[in-house]
Amino acid sequence: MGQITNSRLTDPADPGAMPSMTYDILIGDRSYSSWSLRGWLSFAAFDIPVRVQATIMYRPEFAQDRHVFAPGLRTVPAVRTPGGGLLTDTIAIAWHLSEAFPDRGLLPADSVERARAQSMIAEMHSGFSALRGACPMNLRTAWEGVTPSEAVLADLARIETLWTSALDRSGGPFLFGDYTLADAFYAPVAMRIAGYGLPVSNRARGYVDAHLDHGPLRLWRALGQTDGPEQPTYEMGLPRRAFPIAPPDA
Ligand SMILES: N[C@@H](CCC(=O)N[C@@H](CS)C(=O)NCC(=O)O)C(=O)O
Repeated sequence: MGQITNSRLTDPADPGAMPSMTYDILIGDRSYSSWSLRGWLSFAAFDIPVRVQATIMYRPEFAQDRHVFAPGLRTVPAVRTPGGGLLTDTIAIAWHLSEAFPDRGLLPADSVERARAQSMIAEMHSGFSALRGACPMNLRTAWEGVTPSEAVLADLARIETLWTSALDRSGGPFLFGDYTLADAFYAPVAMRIAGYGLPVSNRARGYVDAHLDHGPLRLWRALGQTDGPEQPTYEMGLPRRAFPIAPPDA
């Protein structure tokens, strides 16, 4: 587990500020910011220490917090590296960490499998817009009565194909056997399937359950419950149910 703190934001221009000897990540609401979850898992799932600074989206201070973390920063997550670099996108965070920590298993060791994992990560990063738009990640509640559109079903079918082919080759429980960055990138998809009750095969459902049982994800979700009140923009207007937890044998 990565070192997790909730230090207050400090102004990097403050002459009294100490230079950071570790990574710093700025995240948005843990319950809602799927990109923040991916960025954070890229550290926490591989025991890479990171200092966490949390902001809340859709509030006036969101812009200020981003500016204090890194002037001109547009989105979260973002990472300041110990060497003074700035990573402003989850793909950049993933590639940086896989190069900086080659022995932590962030990507499969086998070059063919590594290429598959990199492709799956890139496809997640640039695709599945129907699913992402219709079913925003929400770890506070689950919903009843969601009717997925054709476009969402098409995204789910592609995700099934990718997951099943990786799981068939590796034997699971994660896409490439042990947890890799590919799993970090698909964790928010697994949370959408769980939270919106989206139709998937038993094989895919088993993979979703592996995420629900993943220690770092469970910690992230628990911390998110105390991030503040629910964000009204994520209200679906549907009956609610409790967010699912992993079954005992997951
Ligand atoms: N491509 C970016 C996407 C980051 C992103 O869109 N983050 C959202 C929060 S989940 C955000 O900061 N939205 C604020 C905005 O767009 O103003 C990445 O991979 O990091």
